[in-house]
Amino acid sequence: MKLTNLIASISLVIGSVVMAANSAQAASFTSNVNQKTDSKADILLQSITQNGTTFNDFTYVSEVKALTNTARKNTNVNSGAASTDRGDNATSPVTASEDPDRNELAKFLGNNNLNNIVDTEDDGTFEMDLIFKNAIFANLQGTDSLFFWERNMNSDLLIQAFDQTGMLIGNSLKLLRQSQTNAGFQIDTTEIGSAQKVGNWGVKLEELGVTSLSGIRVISEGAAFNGPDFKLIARTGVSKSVPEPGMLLGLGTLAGAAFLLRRKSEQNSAIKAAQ
Ligand SMILES: [Ca+2]
Ligand SMILES: [Ca+2]
Ligand SMILES: [Ca+2]
Ligand SMILES: [Ca+2]
Repeated sequence: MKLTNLIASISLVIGSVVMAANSAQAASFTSNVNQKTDSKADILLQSITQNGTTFNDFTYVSEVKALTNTARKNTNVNSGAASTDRGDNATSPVTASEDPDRNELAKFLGNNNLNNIVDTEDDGTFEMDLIFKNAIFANLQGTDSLFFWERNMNSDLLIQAFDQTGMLIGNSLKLLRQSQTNAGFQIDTTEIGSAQKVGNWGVKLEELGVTSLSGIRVISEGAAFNGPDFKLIARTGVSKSVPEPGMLLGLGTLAGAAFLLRRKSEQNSAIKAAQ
């Protein structure tokens, strides 16, 4: 048995899996929701379709930590920064607030209602650490892991992953308004007078330079960001239909063994033919 052949076969199998993952473009995704016709009502995310894969292994924001948020002045309705907002006739877990605390923000982000959002005033700044209920892992289907929606497709958002200790990891990533794709529905919330189109960003863990994360820090740096009005839902990435990394190595070893067996039988045939 030649070890080099075995290693080459394993590398080939692993290589093609890695290539398949990398070749999946930062494609847009389809939000499969209960309804798209009433921009003021609940718009409930049921699943997402991306790269021909439909999934609903979602996890939600369960806690907001390390919140800094420009204070609101009672004299100016457009002062402050992050607030909680909902569709004019949509339900919400708690009453929407122009000056929400961490718990209220977590409640508005922590469900599948895309008409429960964080609305940000144009000039204000915020920074908050959003902890997910479950840890997020990359998935081998090559789909994105983080899904953002942004009302009116006109704002930016800066994000970075953190681990279970709350330590920032990987690299920060600025999500730009011009890289949003149209989500295909509109929302009309209590803070605006008519329906606005919703855009979305999908983000892979590799874009953040990590292979897993426990939460995401989101930042709006003020006027240049134009007050992001957003919702964030994550995919856990743990799926029974997807082989574990350990199993992949097993498959690679199997492929390598099959390759060696085939070679050996070819050699035997050649020896027989020569006899
Ligand atoms: Ca507001
Ligand atoms: Ca916006
Ligand atoms: Ca409205
Ligand atoms: Ca805004």
